[in-house]
Amino acid sequence: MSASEKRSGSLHEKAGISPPEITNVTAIRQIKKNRRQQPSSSELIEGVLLGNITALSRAITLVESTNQEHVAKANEVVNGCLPHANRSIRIGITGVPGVGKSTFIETFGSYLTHLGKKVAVLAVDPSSSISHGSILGDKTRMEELVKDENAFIRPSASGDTLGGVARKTRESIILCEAAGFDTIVIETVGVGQSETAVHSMVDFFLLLKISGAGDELQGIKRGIMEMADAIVINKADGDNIKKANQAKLEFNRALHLFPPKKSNWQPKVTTCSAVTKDGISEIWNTISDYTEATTASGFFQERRKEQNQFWMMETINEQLRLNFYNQPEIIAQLEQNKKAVQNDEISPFAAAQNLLELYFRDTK
Ligand SMILES: Nc1nc2c(ncn2[C@@H]2O[C@H](COP(=O)(O)OP(=O)(O)OP(=O)(O)O)[C@@H](O)[C@H]2O)c(=O)[nH]1
Ligand SMILES: [Mg+2]
Repeated sequence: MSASEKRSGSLHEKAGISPPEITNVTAIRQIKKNRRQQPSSSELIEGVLLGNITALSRAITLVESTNQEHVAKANEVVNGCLPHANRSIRIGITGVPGVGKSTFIETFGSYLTHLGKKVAVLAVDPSSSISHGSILGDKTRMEELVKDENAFIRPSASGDTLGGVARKTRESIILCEAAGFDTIVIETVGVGQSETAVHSMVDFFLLLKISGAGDELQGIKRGIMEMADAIVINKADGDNIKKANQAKLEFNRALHLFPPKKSNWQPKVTTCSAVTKDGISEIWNTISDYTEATTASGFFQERRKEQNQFWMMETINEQLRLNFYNQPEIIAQLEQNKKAVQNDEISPFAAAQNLLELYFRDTK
């Protein structure tokens, strides 16, 4: 390796170019001197509680980091914020690509900030490690909300597994609440398991739809219908109004066939237009009715407690799983065991048993 290839620090970044020693040393000293000190966890907590957006963003970045030092610090910050969280409504929004989620959140979010609410928008999108977050690309579609000082928009934690992204979002919710945001909107794309994950971290789950070619229920997953506290048919404007109203009837009929929810809440179907803003205030009224009814029955707090337990168990499961698959012995043995199982050389159960024994032998 030539001297120029030995990259010892961030200032030796360009392979093949060796910076003059003197300039370099001076530059390093200067940069180190100017480098802003990372705030301590108590400084971050203090900043978040004061509603300081820079502190909030930094705290979320910490929560999203996989660096072990950061993980410990993030835990301190989240724990410090926890007693000040919880005073909020957490709303999950899902719908297939193109249904109008971003446009809806822009309109709905702005409506809420005009009511005096403080709105934080987060996203769960495990595919965002490739596309760098659906919300980020979307900031153009949320022009008004982005500039709104009572709104905070954070793109999805780019990420590893759905479990990882979901955990980070959960903790970000706590930080946003501690910073004074009373309405938390969690967006997710209507594909895969991310809806279930979002459903288990929100109080109210809203399914966004558009009217189709007549058979509205086709292709809609039963599980999603069951999770929904409201189905909102978007783009009910112009020529679409009639079709949207028909879709509303059809969804209403279908929902009545479902067994009652544990919350005793009868899901509502409404229409709206994120463009003309028609129907937006009704959606907020529905959510307020829901909060009132479930708070009175005790369901609201009970559900949050259950969700807390659920996420504890999820985190344990996730960590155990990662730990297992990251063991060098398991990595070395997994593929050949898969092949052996495929070729009927060993039963799936016996192969799993062998790998687990290997794992427990090494971790004991
Ligand atoms: N006419 C009409 N168009 C709408 C409405 N809401 C959204 N749109 C349009 O529908 C298109 C998709 O809207 P988005 O808000 O990007 O949809 P999305 O669900 O966020 O899409 P993804 O981010 O790809 O999942 C855009 O061209 C919007 O202008 C509405 O209420 N009425
Ligand atoms: Mg979008």
